[in-house]
Amino acid sequence: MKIPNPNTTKSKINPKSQIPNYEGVIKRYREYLPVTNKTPIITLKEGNTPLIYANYLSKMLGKNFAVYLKYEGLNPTGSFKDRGMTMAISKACEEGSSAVMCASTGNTSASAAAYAAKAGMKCIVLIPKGAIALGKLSQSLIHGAQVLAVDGNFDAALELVREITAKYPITLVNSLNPYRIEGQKTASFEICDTLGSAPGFQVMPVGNAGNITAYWKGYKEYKAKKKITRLPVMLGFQAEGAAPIVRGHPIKEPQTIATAIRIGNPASWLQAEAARDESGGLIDMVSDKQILAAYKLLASKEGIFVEPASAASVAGLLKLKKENYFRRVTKSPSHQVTRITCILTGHGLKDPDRAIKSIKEPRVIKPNLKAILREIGYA
Ligand code: AN7
Repeated sequence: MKIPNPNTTKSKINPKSQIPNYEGVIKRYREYLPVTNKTPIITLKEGNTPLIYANYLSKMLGKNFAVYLKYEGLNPTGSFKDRGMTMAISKACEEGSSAVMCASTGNTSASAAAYAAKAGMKCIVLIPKGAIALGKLSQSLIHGAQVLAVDGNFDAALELVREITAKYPITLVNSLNPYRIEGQKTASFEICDTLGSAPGFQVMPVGNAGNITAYWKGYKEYKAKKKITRLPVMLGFQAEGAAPIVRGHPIKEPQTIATAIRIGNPASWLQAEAARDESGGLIDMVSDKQILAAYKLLASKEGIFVEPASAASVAGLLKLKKENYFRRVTKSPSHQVTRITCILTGHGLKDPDRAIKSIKEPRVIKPNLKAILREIGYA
């Protein structure tokens, strides 16, 4: 396949979006966030992640479509959660809290543990036993959080965390904490600042539904401040075995290989539906098979390694493309390029087991020049 010239108008991004002396999302977007001079800013310089033009996917989508990948896996702890955690931990500090707690499918706990370590706070984490990826578990452990594996799923763990944090002086740092949403909305600001306007469509995974809530809030605020003139259509994707919003009822025993979004009763359910309905978008589902196909495509064709949950966005993009959705729905004149952003929420190294399971293990070979040359087709 011919690689398009990166300097064509289709792939161009706003050069002014490069920021020297970057200090994290709170400093960059301070005027949009509930912070004051008294707020101690706990940051690991999260945010400012690349928006990468996707050659292969753009070509797949066809003429007049440009696909961009927001690589949130490049945040300090490897997922988008850091944007919300810098806010939640900074505000917890400001309020004099000395302990934070969350339930997590892995990334929230990794982020909470890192930011709590930086702030010198105690961090307590409930994870569903045996159901979080190895990289994420290693993070919360090494950052010194107290990690408890609950013999139950994420939804049960979250329920317990809600109860405990309501009764004891421990700050809840799941996305029910409104500061989490405030921090996470900065990703939509970055996209608009980079593209010079909002994308036509945004595709993203949906688990506990905090992130779709945050993005939509961010886009609406940017429009209200006249930084953008129109809003994107929001397209959320759940995993087929964990698709409560699509099916219209909680799922008691959610199942999917995308462990990050193995959630049966999302906390921000109604807000996710509002984002869908207000934007004229949809929340749909993709199978594990579709997720794995997108996961491999991103790695092998775009050079981007994500965790399976993140690939749900691209799996959704490809599903809708197959249904001819984008051509049916796009209102812009046919000579205009419609931009689609896919949110890649977490890094592939979070879940290395899945990568190795998805591909053949390397062949073992004798340390012999001839044998190797034969193997690689040079002899
Ligand atoms: C990589 O870490 O819920 O819809 O406890 O880790 O805002 O929940 C993670 C969620 C997408 C879904 N992609 O975002 C947790 C947790 C990745 C994630 C989601 C998650 P939300």
